[in-house]
Amino acid sequence: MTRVLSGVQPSGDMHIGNYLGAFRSWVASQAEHDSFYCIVDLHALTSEHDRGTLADRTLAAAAVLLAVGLDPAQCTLFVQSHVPEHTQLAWLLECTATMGELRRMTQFKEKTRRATAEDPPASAADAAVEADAAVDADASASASASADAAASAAASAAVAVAVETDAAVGEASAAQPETAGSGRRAAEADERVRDASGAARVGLFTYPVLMAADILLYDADRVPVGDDQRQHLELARTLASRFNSRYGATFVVPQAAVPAVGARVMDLQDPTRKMSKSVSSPQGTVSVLDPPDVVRRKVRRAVTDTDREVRHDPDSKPGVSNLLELLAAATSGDPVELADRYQEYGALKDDVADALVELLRPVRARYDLVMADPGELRRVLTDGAGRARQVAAATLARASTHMGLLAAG
Ligand code: AQP
Repeated sequence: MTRVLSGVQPSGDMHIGNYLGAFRSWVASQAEHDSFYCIVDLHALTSEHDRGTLADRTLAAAAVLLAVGLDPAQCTLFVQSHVPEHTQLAWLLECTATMGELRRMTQFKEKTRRATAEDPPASAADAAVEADAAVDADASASASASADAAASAAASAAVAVAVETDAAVGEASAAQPETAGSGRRAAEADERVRDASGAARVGLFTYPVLMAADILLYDADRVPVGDDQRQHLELARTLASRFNSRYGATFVVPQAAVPAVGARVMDLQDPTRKMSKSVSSPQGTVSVLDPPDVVRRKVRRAVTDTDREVRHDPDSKPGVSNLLELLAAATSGDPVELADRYQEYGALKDDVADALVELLRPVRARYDLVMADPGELRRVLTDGAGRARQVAAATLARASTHMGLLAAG
């Protein structure tokens, strides 16, 4: 039976992007697949959090998941920190991943940039991109000199490039005349990224490795996520392949499952940026628990485009395209075809608001019922953690043995 795993951070109010990009397919998966879903509370520690509310947010996140339709009789729902194997496997995988791979992670760069007060945002981002470009150039120039290259090539080309990268940085800055310039540029750009990321937590940097551990622990074949998680999923695949190639068959190499529509819901106030729990303004984010009048107000005030044409064109008309995609995702339609039905933005906004209100109505009602019985909610999570640990402990033991660690006892 196909195994499914996915998670959500209790880092803010769950929004319509989380619902359309992820939760909906989690619910659909549970009847046919062996499904594990977790509230990844450890990930929520990677940026500023309120320790007074984190536990409540974790419970509220679990309640939202039950409210959208997860059924503990059909799936395993648990809290990540209740299963210590996640952090234990993360360490083994940290000793498998490279700095170069983690430095490439877009979400790290974006979140670091936001956390950086001193530098103007663009310079930090540019520095990160510049560093990667220079490192990539050096990596290909000195690929044959890397000691790790042979082992990595056996796993996959993508893995090989990543492993070579770190070796190449050192080599380029040492002696090779044809790569010295780009090596120096890489070092300078790296330095600027380091400065810019000085305020970021180490956990933000290593977050994708913990996410890989979350997935690989459960031998997940399929990981239903929104579009923003594709890169992290690719890293999980890379680490699984490399580990298997170095230490013997240990992990299932997972596949991302990204929905065709609704995979990247954009902020209603800034449709060039994805809707987010921790970053978007309240006006730009539709919470799955927003009452109907609030949903309607937010949609009515959504930023559109200067002309009046309703057309699905995410590059030149991001605001209207986002509304069309929301409508398509909520009504199982097609955003391009839906565009033909509208001559002006007002009617489109009314229909989007109606569709979201109807979609979310049962979620709000069920959420209140779940929250009315906190004892039952805790029981579901305790039971879920017990079931999750059985699978996780076996995988961790397998990985530890394959890596050569002495078994306890
Ligand atoms: N805007 C989005 N559109 C579609 N899918 C989305 N997801 C997140 N934002 C959108 C998907 O929701 C799942 C849970 O997300 P997460 O908690 O792992 O965190 P995230 O991806 O970093 O999303 P947020 O809401 O922006 O959280 P913060 O602000 O804390 O970083 C994932 O499958 C994600 O792809």
